[in-house]
Amino acid sequence: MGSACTMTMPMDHTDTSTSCGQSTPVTSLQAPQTAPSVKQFTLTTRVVKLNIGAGKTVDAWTYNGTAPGPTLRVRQGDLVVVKLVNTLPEGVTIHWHGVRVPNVADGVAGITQNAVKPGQSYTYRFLATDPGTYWYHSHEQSDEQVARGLFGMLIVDPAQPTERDDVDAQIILHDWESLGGGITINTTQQVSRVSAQAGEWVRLRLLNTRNHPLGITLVGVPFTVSALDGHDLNKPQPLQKILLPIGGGQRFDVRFQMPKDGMVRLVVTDEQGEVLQAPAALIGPDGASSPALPASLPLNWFDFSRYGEPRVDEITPQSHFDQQTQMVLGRQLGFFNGQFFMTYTINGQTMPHIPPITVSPGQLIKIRIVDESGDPHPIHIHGHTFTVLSRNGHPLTGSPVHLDTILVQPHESYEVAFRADNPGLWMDHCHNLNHAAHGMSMMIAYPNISTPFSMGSDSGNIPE
Ligand SMILES: [Cu+2]
Repeated sequence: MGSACTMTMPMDHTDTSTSCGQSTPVTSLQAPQTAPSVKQFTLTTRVVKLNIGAGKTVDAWTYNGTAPGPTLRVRQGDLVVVKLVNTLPEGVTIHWHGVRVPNVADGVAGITQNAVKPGQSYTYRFLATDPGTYWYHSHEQSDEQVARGLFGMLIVDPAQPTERDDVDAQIILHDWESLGGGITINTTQQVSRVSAQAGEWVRLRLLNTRNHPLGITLVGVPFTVSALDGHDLNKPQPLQKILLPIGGGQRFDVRFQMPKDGMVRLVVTDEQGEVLQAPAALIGPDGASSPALPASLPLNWFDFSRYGEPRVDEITPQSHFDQQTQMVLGRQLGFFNGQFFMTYTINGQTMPHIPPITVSPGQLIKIRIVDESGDPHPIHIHGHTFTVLSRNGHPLTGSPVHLDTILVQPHESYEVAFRADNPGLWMDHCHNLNHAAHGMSMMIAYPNISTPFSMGSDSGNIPE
């Protein structure tokens, strides 16, 4: 820990601005005012009766009247400017999941801004430095607000495209259970269709917004996992009969070439690999018939730790680490916010009592994440991309893997590392948002950064 004036934890319902005169407020950690290319968007929240198929309608909270919200598509290097206008009855924000934004654009109510109150607006500004598949969602009461529909996809196209994609489609899996619906792909809990012709190259951008992992596979074609959390893998091999485990918040880009005839079927399973009858997606020419759902599906789960081919990478297990720390994930019955709950813990404690990981600019930080809880946890670090060093003690043998969210299964351990190159106050939490709301959330803090915002029901800022 640094000196006494470095930071006060902003989660204890008290005023959190530090009295240290030399601290840097999060509000000063901003993107440049202008850039050669600027892309502007407005996202207006509103309540919409949303038809999700099979005769089901849900009262969704939306950005611009749809859930998923509009897909925002920009090019690497663009300055992205998004005005959020809130017409809902509660405060909201936008968090840019996986994007290395300047701290003030991170969208965490009570840390980087106040929740945007009904009738108010707020403008986010960040440079799109890394190409890939990202997403955005509210980080005010996120467990409730994401479930209600406040999310969408953000795609950053590379400045210089390297692969040919004739078809580029999003497959966003969302769970409307809390509103009485089922799981949807994009806008329907039935069958989504993606139009593609024989021989065309198809990229599917998979995103799971749920509080549970899902399995996904493709029937009728070999496919590659081209990118994880937006970051390309090196020389990915074709896969068949493999289930991709996608944790909440994670993105997988898969690619394949359409077969000469017929269609490709995207099959969704639960976290145990049991096939869900719905939703599903069919990719192929309009009107073609679909391959039958196979009687049994592959039981092999995809393992990124031995996929693709090695390549020189900035951070490796041999790097010199300035700091090594652990996050031991646990679960216990306990009091949380004055009520008796199943709580989800990090190092035996719940938010706001978990000491932050304090990092200094330039440091290389290694974190060992161990799951002793019995549940899977997709752990998400804000503002940084981390390199996965090892799984269960074994260094990766394939492509380097760079993530912002890592799915840690019961009894698994991973070592991850990141360069502390983005000063601010950043969350580090489980993206099963109900787990984050019940304790599994902590901070990564740079020294001498202060926030004028505070959390708790008095302030109206409740990020989880
Ligand atoms: Cu969790």
